[in-house]
Amino acid sequence: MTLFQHVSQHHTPELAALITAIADGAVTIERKIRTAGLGDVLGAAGSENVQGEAQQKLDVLANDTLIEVMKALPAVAAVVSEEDDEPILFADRPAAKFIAIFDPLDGSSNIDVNVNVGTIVSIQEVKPGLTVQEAILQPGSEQVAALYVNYGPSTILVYTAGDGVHGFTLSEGEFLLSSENMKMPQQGPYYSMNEANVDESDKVYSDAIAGLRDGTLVDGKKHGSRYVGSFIADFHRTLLKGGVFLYPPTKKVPHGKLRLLYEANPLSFIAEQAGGAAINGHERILAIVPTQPHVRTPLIIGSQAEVAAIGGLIAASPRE
Ligand code: FDP
Repeated sequence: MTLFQHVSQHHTPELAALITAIADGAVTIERKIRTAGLGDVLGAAGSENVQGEAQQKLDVLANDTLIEVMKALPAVAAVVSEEDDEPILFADRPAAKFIAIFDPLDGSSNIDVNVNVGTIVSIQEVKPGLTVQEAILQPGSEQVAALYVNYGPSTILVYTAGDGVHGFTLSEGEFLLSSENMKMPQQGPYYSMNEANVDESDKVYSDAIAGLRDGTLVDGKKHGSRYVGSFIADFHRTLLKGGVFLYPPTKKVPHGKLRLLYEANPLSFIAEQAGGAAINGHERILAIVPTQPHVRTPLIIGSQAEVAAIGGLIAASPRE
C-alpha cells in the first residue's frame, strides 16, 4: 500500500494531501542526499541560522524544497522552519487551516561523513478563535500529525495522525507501507546520550546513566550505550528497539539543545502514539506551552520504563 492510499483511507483529503506533499518534498531531498558527494552540495553554506548554527548547503536546499511544496498547498496557512528567523505567513489564505512546522534536515553536521540525517515535521491546526500566530504556539498535545523521514540505508517515513504510528519505505520514488501500528518496547536495551556532557549536567543525570549501566535503575536491566549524534537516527533506533534518548540541560545549553517545536514535539507525539513517553525532566513534553517558535527543551524520550525511572530520579533529587 502506498502512503497516499494509507493517508487517504484514514484521514481527511486535506490532511492526506498535506502528508503526501511533504513526502514528495522528502523524495526530492533524498535524491540530493544520495548523490551529495558528486555535486556541489556538501559543506557549509557560509551562513548561520537564527540559533547561530552554521547552515550546511543541504540545510538550505532542504528548507527551500519544503517551503516550495507548502506554498503550493492552499490548505497551509503558515510555514515555521528551524532554519528561518520568522514564520512565513500566507496572509492571502484566510480559510487555510494547517501550519507546517519543520526541521528540514536534522543532524546536518553529519552530512559530510555520510551518517543518517532526517526531516522532521509537526502539523498544527488554526482552530476557530485562534490567530495563526497563536496556533503556532499551541502545546504539542494539539498537533494534528507528526512525521519524520530517516535518510539511512533505507529511506523510511514514519507518521502519526493520532491513530497509531505507521512506517513506509521509499522504493523507486514511492513510499510503501512497511510497518503498520509500530509499537515501542516498554523497556529496552540501550541508553543514548552524548556522555561527554555528563559532568556538565546536574548530578542526577550521571546517576541515571550509572544506574542504567549497572542495572540498578530499571528492573536489574543493564543497558548498553548507543549514540549516533543524529537525533532521527537515535530516535528511530529507540522506537524500534526501546530504551531511552536523553539530551539534558548542560552548562553550555542550560535549556537543552533540542528545539521544542521542530524536534521534541513531533517525536514525542510519535513516541506516545507508539506506547512510549517523553518528558523534559519535570513535565510531559506535549503539555509544554511554547513561548516562541525557536524555544529549546531538555528531552528524555523513549520506553515507558526508562523514562519513568529517570523522571522519578529527577523528582527525588534536590534542584541544583
Ligand atoms: P546537529 O547539531 O548535527 O544538527 O539538534 C541538532 C542535533 O544535530 C541532533 O540531531 C543531535 O541529536 C544533536 O544535535 C547532537 O548534539 P551533540 O553534538 O551535542 O551531541
